[in-house]
Amino acid sequence: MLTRRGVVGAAAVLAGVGAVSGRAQAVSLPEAPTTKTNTMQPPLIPSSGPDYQPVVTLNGWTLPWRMNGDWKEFHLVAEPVEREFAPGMTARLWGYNGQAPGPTIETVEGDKVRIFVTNKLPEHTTVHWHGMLLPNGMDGVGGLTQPHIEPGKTFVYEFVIQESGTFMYHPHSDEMVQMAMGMMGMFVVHPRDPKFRRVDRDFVFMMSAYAIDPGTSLPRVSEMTDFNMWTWNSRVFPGIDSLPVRLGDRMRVRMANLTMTNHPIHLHGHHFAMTCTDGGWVPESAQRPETTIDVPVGAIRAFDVIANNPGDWAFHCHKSHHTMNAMGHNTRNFIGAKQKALTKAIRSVVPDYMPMGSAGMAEMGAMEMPMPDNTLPMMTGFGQFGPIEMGGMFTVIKVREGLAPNDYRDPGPYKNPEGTVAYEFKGPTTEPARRS
Ligand SMILES: [Cu+2]
Repeated sequence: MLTRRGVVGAAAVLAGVGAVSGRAQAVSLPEAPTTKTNTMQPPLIPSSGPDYQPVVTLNGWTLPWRMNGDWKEFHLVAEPVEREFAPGMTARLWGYNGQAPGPTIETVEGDKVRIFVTNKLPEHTTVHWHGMLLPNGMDGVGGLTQPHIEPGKTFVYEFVIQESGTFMYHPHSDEMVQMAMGMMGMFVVHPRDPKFRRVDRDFVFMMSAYAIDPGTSLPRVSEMTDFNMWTWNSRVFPGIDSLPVRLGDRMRVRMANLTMTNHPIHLHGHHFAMTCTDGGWVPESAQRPETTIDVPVGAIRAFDVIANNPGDWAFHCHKSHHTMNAMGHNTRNFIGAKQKALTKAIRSVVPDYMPMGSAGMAEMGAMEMPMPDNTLPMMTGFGQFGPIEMGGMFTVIKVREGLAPNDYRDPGPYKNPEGTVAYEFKGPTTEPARRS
């Protein structure tokens, strides 16, 4: 028999469910902003609600939203897109709202969010909100927690954001193909307390890898290990934005990995601490000094650092093959080999034949060789002192005095103070004395 108390309790629970699902209000689709731009867009400064320092996405952008009552409404559109990896190479991918990866979604702890997902792909999809604590039916696993979203259909996800931190979104529907095609994006939740773990500059990017044969533009989606494009936000050096920081700023970088291998990400000139994962904030007592953070597959790592050392600091994956662009992996080691006689013989039948690598491969960094259409040199990019000989997952953190807050324009090369650059010894050189 229901007691009066029991009846009241049940009614309150029902009212609560109604308020959270809010289905009656989900009647009109919000606008789905779209962009083809591939340079870092200015941060979306919050104009209402709690104050926070918005993130910037390397070569990307944040998805605008609308308020509908107390619901924050977003509209993601899954669709085929074109993405330039760096000047000279464009890939045909799948993404969201005009770009791959999709726009970064930013919310605040406690927000009620409603995310409309429209499918303009040729096959079904879903969106999984990786790392977020939410009702099972909002988890986006096709077949398990919801029907797949068929082409042309729009689904609605509704949940209350329970925790601040760094998360991501990606399909859980033909997942191998859809992630290999570039479908993913960051989901950042700011703390409700504007002072909690606050930083002055907050950068985010996704790591993805592609196997795109030179001269083609579509990823080989069944490739498991032999990728030739290691990307940050589907860009490769020298196409990746630099990270400008004001000297003395507290800076955060949040990095998500949806490739098929781990990436040890290394920063020069500074010591930092890992402060956040996709499982939440790392307590201060558990932080330790690092210069490299390994980002496992299917995970997010964020570090905080005081940018107290002015200069142009390399920031890159420490797997040296991941800071290269398209290359064959069957190249033999010719270091020390005398190729002269062989070259002469080959040139008698192939006049343009060029021997490579008898002294290493550095010569490739400066060379402009004829290349197949739509690919990128293995090592490339120039700095103020010459070829940088990098590609892939490499960029530069530029620590400078006097940058304005929220100014993310590239400040150009660092002017090293006189007497602080490695220099050539011009005195007499002799053979070093060797122990006999
Ligand atoms: Cu790597």
